[in-house]
Amino acid sequence: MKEVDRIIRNIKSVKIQGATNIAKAAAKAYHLNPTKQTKNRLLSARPTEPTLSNVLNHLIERGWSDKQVLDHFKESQDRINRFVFKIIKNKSIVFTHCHSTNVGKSLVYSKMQGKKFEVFNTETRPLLQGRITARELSKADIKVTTFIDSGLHEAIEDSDILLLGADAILKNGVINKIGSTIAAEIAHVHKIPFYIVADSWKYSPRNVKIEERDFKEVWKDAPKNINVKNPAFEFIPRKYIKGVISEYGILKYPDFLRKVKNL
Ligand code: RUB
Repeated sequence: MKEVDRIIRNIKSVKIQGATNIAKAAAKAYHLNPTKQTKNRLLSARPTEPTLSNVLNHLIERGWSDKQVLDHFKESQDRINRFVFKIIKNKSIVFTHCHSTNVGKSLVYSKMQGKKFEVFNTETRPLLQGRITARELSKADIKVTTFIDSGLHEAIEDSDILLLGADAILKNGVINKIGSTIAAEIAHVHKIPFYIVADSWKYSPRNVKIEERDFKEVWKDAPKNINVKNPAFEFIPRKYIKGVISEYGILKYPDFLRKVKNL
């Protein structure tokens, strides 16, 4: 099963990245080799990803086909796009961090529908996924200004709205790329509205372990006596989040939770 091995390798190495892309790739891998072993290998490839386990749950427990799963992501994204279009004001500056499919696609849609705005974003060390975002948006003719991560304050104080993706939506807050919590705190200080843009399948009723990645991503030849930390994600308390924009609309945090729990 070379293709399955390749997908799992690419998920582990972050060649396939972002919760949605990981989940879609996992659906493909499981479809190619629907065994317990594939399921377990996929689940351990990126432990901070409830979308991945929700996809496997739909395929295995609920008997969905991989096409149904892909249709879910497409329909959700279409709805998210329309809600994001509504919330962005003309001539505004939108701040985002890392690379989120849910955020990126909704910005491209808003631009295509004639909304006028520009984007500030951050590089997102160590793997620089912010550049993927910058490239995608600029290809769609959106004006993008990229800041180094330490320029977060500079970038956010001049922004009108923050739109970040999510890896996991939990009871008390969201897990997203490292750097997201400081972004949320800066937005809070400057009273800039901060929204999470995410498919509802990111919801997890259970706590999610934060992934600690190889220190070599940060400093390949670090001297042996220096301890290099590389947590890939962090927790954003829900008090900073003005709303969650999902396929169910633009909802306040408790309303989003009520909606997903009832499903
Ligand atoms: C990506 C990241 C994204 C979320 C949302 O981290 O933190 O904000 O995954 O993704 P990494 P999406 O690059 O380490 O996977 O909106 O694409 O589902």
